[in-house]
Amino acid sequence: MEVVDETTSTNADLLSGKNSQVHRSVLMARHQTAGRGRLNRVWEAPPGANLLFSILFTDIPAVPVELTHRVGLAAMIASERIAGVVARLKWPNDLLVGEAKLAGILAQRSGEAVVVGTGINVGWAPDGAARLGDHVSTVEVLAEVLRAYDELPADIGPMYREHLGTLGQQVRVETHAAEISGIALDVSPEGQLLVLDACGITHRCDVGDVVHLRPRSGDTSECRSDADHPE
Ligand code: BT5
Repeated sequence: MEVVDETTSTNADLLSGKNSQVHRSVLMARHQTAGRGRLNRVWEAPPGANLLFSILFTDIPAVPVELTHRVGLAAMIASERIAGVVARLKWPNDLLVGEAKLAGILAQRSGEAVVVGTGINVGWAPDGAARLGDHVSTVEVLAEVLRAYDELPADIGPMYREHLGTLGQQVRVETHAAEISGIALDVSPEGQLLVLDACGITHRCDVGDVVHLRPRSGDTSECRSDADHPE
């Protein structure tokens, strides 16, 4: 495990191979000058305020997204243990308190390695987002994330579903190709979100941004059949 004061992005560093490439190498930065979200979005955090770290995995499970789910669950457990903040997961891999984002996870692959980067808001959060609190140590949160990771069961499927707040909700999934509205029914063993639309078609979503919608009586959403993987 390495802690640096400043870097561009802990994900970029571990992917570049300039740091340790040993399975489960951890890199934490007190500040990122080019922190990234998914789709090249920006991950914001003022110097020293939040927990920013990435883990490199070289032993990749058959379904690589399991690594992301494990890190998300470990971050959720650590947030409650260290700061008493109860969060839940939002598909594919955010941590929410209510509907406010507490943490985001970005998984990237390079050859034989998968890098899972996590940003947890500790001392600072942008407007509308959640944080753990002022007197919480980022290093202690990281230590607890790693401990919680080790304590996860071999089969995390049931635990992931139990804490996935997206399930059972009326959602809109936005992908580059389509927008799917419906009820989030389940997550497939491969990590796809199964969404039942108003026409009774179940869509399998590999990627996308989810908007949690309030269930409405007499929902008038149109039937959509332009999703990537209708079943
Ligand atoms: C994510 O992307 O949520 C993944 C964030 C991963 C960040 C970690 S930090 C360590 C490692 N190194 C990196 O460079 N990245 C990883 P996404 O779902 O695309 O969400 C990004 C969006 O969240 C942005 O477009 C903003 O709207 C919002 N956002 C940015 N900073 C935030 C923050 N600190 N808290 C809550 N929301 C934020």
